[in-house]
Amino acid sequence: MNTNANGARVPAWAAGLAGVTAGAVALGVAELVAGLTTAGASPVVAVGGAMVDRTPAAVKEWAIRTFGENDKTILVIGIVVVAALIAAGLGLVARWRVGYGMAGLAVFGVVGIIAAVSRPDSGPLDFLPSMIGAAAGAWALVLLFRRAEPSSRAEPHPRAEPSTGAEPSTGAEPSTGAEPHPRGEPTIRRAGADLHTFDRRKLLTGVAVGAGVAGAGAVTGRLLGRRGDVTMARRDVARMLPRPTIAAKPLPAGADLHIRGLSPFVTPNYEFYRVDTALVVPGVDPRSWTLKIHGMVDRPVELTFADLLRRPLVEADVTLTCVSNDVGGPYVGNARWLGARLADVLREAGIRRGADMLLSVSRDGWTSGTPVDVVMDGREALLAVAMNGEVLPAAHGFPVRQVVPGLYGYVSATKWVTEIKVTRFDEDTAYWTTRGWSARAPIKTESRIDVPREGDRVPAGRTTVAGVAWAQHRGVDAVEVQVDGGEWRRARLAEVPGPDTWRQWSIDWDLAPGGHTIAVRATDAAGYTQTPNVAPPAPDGATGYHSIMVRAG
Ligand SMILES: Nc1nc2c(c(=O)[nH]1)N[C@H]1C(S)=C(S)[C@@H](COP(=O)(O)O)O[C@H]1N2
Ligand SMILES: [Mo]
Repeated sequence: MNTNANGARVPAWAAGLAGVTAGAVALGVAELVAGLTTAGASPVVAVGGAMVDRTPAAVKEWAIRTFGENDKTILVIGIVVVAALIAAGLGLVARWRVGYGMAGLAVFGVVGIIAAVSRPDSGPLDFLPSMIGAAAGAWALVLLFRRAEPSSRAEPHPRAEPSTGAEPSTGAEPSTGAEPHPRGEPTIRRAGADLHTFDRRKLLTGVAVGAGVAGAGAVTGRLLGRRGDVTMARRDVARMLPRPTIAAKPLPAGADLHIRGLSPFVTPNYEFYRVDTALVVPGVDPRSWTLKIHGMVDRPVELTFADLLRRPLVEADVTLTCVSNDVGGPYVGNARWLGARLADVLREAGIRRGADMLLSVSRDGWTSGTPVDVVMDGREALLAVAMNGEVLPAAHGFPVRQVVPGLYGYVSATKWVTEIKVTRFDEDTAYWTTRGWSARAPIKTESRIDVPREGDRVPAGRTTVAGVAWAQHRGVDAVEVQVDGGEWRRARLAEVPGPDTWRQWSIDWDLAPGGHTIAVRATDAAGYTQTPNVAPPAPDGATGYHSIMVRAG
């Protein structure tokens, strides 16, 4: 191995470039290995996932709020940029001794391995991508440095002339037959001159090859990883999905006021908000999917997907809400779900006395704790297989997710659900509750103005103010609107199919020319009027009135 005792012959930029290339080779090869073994264990995904799980809740909150649905892309880009900077640093270190750079790559391999095997959904081969990737990167680093200083590989090299410098003479005579390079041109070395020269062209061709290997590895790995793609599986399920045993009544004609800019009553699947901790959407094959129900039950059950589809399937209109939704925020959506009744399945398993929590587990290890009494009280808590007449989209939990009206998503709406442990709140905790969020989290009564939007200019005179309000499983009874701190006026309410969905509202208001503040508040069917007290989302949901400023005229 080259030990570059004189250091710094390769210019810094070239060393950095070699480092970045070696790092890219490491990640590209790791992606390839990940694709060949199990999708999802690539170092970037594993490290990203570990970061997601270890990020303080407040930072995650901030990320969701700042980057919205792009938060994961930003995280992945961030990891790749940081990895590139570190790799460039390792290249510089390798200028001293290639072994140091290799050691650095090995450390990153170990970090990747730890992140991969500590994933809750890790498989037995998940250490492979990082290990082989790091080895490939180290090898690439050595090769690149050899190319950059071609003569260094010939060391120890016969000296054509006895050295007169500080270096001890080997005393060898030129070109005896025993030499490693009998036909090589003898290296003529002047006293004190450096044997090694920097070969820019050889380095750059090496970098190009390395970049090619990295790119090909990453692309091939990703393509192979598509085995986790559920497009075909969803198509198959679409063909076998039975009709609802208990169909929902058609939506009342007056459920949607069809006001421009107002959220439609039914949120289309492609517009439905998505919140989860999964960097890569878990690809769950319905043919091998099962749901295990165990813990404090008389008869543990394991349902296959076919078992689930044989059960009576119920349709229900339910609005989901995320606890992280700020007042006026976008993390709320309404859909018509189709699924088996969770309460019936649990009744068959036989819930033991004393159990008060359902700890549901996702394929990717995420967990949620749902109160037993809520699920058993007669509301349409579902193991859902379809959303708005379509097979559950992969990002929304294919093949099966929970939907429980009235509870924030983190305590109820487990996507890619594979297991339900019947247990007790004082014995088990779920993903977000270990991070400071409340164990029990009923959805708070809230309302939002959709039109006009914050900062809009509207014509002076009559303008339509409209939005949505929700208080799932209690139902919205009244919505009031206030302009510039004046009297509250009742808005007109749209019809609703039941208490589990949001409710559209609208009111026409004469606005004098100038700036105005418009606020809204809802009252639920339990008689509770939304509090004006402003609270952040943590630990159990934001409160306060949504208000906007507009200019009329
Ligand atoms: N497996 C899994 N399920 C999950 C989550 C998650 O991170 N992982 N997030 C929950 C949260 S916080 C919410 S608000 C809802 C959002 O469901 P949606 O993405 O289908 O809108 O899913 C819930 N189910
Ligand atoms: Mo959420």
